[in-house]
Amino acid sequence: MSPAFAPSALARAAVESDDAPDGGFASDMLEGLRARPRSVPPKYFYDAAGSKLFDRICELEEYYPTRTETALLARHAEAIADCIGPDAELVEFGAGSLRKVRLLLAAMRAPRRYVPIDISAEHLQAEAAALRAEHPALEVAPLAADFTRGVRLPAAASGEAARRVGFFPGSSIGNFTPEEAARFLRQAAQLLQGGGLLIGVDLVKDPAVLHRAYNDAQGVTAAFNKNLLVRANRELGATFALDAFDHYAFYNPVAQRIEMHLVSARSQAVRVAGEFFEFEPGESLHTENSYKYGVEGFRALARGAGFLPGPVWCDDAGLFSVHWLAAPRRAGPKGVRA
Ligand code: AVJ
Repeated sequence: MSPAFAPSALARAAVESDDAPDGGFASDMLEGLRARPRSVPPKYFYDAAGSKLFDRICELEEYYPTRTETALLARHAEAIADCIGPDAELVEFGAGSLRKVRLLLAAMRAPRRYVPIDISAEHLQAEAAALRAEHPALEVAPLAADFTRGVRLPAAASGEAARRVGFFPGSSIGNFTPEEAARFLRQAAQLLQGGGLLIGVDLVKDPAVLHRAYNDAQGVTAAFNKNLLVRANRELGATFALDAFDHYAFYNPVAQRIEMHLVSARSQAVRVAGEFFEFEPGESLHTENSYKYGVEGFRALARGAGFLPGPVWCDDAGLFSVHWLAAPRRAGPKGVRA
């Protein structure tokens, strides 16, 4: 096992509960509800139902990131495979349904091993089994883990370490604040030294386009947001009335982020894990940030974290970017914490 990421700032508060059977959901939820303003980390969206709802979001006409990034990966697969190089080990952060990686695997030369990391264990095992059936020669080593808390990679079956390349698509980096993103990138640059990181980043754009993407007509994003309450009711014995909270998502142009909230429609009391919480009418529970970046702004962030930014691929409409970030070798033993 090689040590990799130290816990990010996002997850620091939850570290004590790292080994809790619920992955820290109860303690993070209680802590978030006691705080003002109230907030809960977005990683708790992704139980089995939430992962399915997210897959449905990715199919929505309004939600441009998935199809735009997928088209970029398909169109530039050869150039991307050249950056990745032969005999690489691919580590994916928040692998979800393993759809995008198939485009990379098809173009990569002799991929050694694929390590998909995802917080949704059940979903991950099923998807890994399906991928194995398609790529019998590839070692698929899924890791059911919360990568925001640090990652320990299993030793390679072959013994010797391969050139390691990270894959972080979907603009999931947008869930971190820029400070947390810098910390994540610093730790990734350490883990991936000698290789690199292929990362998808949603671009700053017309707020109307962003607004549509997080307020779809079918209400799938609203259901995804409210799934947090459904999960709390089931797993924490909470008493959230689903029709008494409204999905509210807007673009904050000053912070360059989408904010997603659940807003109390009335005065109400909710019980969560035996504790009572009062909500005033209009009071919000902040459930997600989704930061957007300009191309140069993101390259500067990556450079500051120790990467050498390489090629960037963008669609013609300027909706989405895919960056290759080379991770230079550092002095000292590989994998030592920064
Ligand atoms: C998976 C974090 C990239 O921020 O767009 C989609 C999650 N939230 N619709 C995003 C999400 C609402 C998504 N990320």
